Amino acid sequence: MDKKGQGLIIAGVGGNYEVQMENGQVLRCKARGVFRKQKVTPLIGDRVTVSEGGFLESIAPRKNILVRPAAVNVDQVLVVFAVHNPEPHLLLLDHFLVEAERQGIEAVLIFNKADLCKETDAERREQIQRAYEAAGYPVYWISTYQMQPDRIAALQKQLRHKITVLAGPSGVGKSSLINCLTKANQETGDLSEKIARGKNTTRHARLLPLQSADGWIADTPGFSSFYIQEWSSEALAMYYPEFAPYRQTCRFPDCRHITEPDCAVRGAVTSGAVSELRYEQYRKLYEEVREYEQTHPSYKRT
Ligand SMILES: Nc1nc2c(ncn2[C@@H]2O[C@H](COP(=O)(O)OP(=O)(O)OP(=O)(O)O)[C@@H](O)[C@H]2O)c(=O)[nH]1
Ligand SMILES: [Mg+2]
Ligand SMILES: [Zn+2]
Repeated sequence: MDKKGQGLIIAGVGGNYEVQMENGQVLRCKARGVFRKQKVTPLIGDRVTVSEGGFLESIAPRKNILVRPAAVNVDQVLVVFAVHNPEPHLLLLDHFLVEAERQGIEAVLIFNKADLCKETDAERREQIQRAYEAAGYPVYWISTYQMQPDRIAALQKQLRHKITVLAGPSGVGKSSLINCLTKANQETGDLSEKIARGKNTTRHARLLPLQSADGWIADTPGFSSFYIQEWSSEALAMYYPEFAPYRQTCRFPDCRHITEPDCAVRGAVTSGAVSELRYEQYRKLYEEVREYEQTHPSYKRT
């Protein structure tokens, strides 16, 4: 059997890779030592050449590299949170969005478990919807327990021709969503089981083909901490897209939009043009990054 050819890494655990070849076959491959020497780890999303012996020969240049989840050539991230159980953690949500902006990856927000919505949630839900849509992110409220065909179609359209990764904490329903969008049967688990056996049901990232659209979606383990060491407090405001029209008109060109006088961004928050919810998160993240910078002065950041 001639194994040589081009393919896409769809899974990789412990040096063993699964490569979806252009001819439709899935090959099990190993990496050559040369990658280890070059300190390159092949990752899901890599476009690779495979030798006849089933070795990864070369990796095509990458468009981007995501650390968490570990994937490359990512076009889009679906940031998934639950309406309740677990409660949404908006600061963590902004962590994901800032990282997506920094990497130039489109982001879409999914609030799952809409079936758990209470009447008293309506106002909060509207506030969140307005804040994130104004920042340019599509927002979907779904329940994987009640996926209407038009919802599935809208999401499929959002995913077409792209490599999409799911990001979000454990237990929000990422694998349940994957099972609605692909033919896969990813294991899901409820929170009490997770606590009993360690929190993650999904343990390794895997790219899965979409059911009715040309594209790939990666189920990933949930995670709730994010590495901010590569962020700079100076650049952070650039990753809040809705600040862009105001940033240029602050009195000080190096304004951080925290306490400076004549800050146009804070002016926009006061006038209601920029969401207070988002601005508050900006402030909190800014403080987190500042603190890291002060305790690690020599670290390289962007
Ligand atoms: N009420 C409700 N529960 C849901 C919904 N979708 C998923 N769940 C439940 O939430 C729990 C977690 O779902 P998973 O799909 O395993 O969550 P996950 O995000 O993949 O979790 P990890 O793999 O641990 O990161 C399961 O018990 C699901 O049945 C929903 O729309 N409504
Ligand atoms: Mg999962
Ligand atoms: Zn300012």
